[in-house]
Amino acid sequence: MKMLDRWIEGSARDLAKRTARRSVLARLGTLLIGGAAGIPLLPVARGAEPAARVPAPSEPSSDTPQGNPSACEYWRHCGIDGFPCASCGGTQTHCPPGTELSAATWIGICRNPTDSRDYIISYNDCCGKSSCGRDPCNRNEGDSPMYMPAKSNDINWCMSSKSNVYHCTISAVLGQAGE
Ligand code: ABN
Repeated sequence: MKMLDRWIEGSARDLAKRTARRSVLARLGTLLIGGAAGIPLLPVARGAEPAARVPAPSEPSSDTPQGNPSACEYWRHCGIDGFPCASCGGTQTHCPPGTELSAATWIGICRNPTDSRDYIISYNDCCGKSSCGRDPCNRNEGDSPMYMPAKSNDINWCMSSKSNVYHCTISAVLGQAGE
């Protein structure tokens, strides 16, 4: 009888120990999942527009290709060679979330059809994600061959960034040309 008592007691203790451990783990899991769900997802947008020296000029109607930042005909794209970030989850001035603005850039000069003035456009690349691949645009106004790197748009400016993987290109207005 004693042996049976001991066996039952031992089994009960084992069961109690295992159950307690499981319930602690279960409670911990609930806490972690519940806690994570309670934290709101924050937007990740590391790209910042290069400091503009003038207020943004007026834009053509967004119903026209000249006013549509995803279109190759967009007025700021006169010197672009790449994928417009507006087609890749960003805008004409901001990198898509999860990518980083290149520090080095290629500069072009484009005429704004709304005021017929020329503006200096900075074509910074956004880096850190594989090539966007949407709406490729290669207009090249003012572009020079690659043996003059400072005047060539056919360069991966992500080489100046933490990641040299090119994703897309923004077209930020730096100022009016010839001021
Ligand atoms: N600046 C746009 C670009 C990126 C990679 C290769 C060529 C051109």
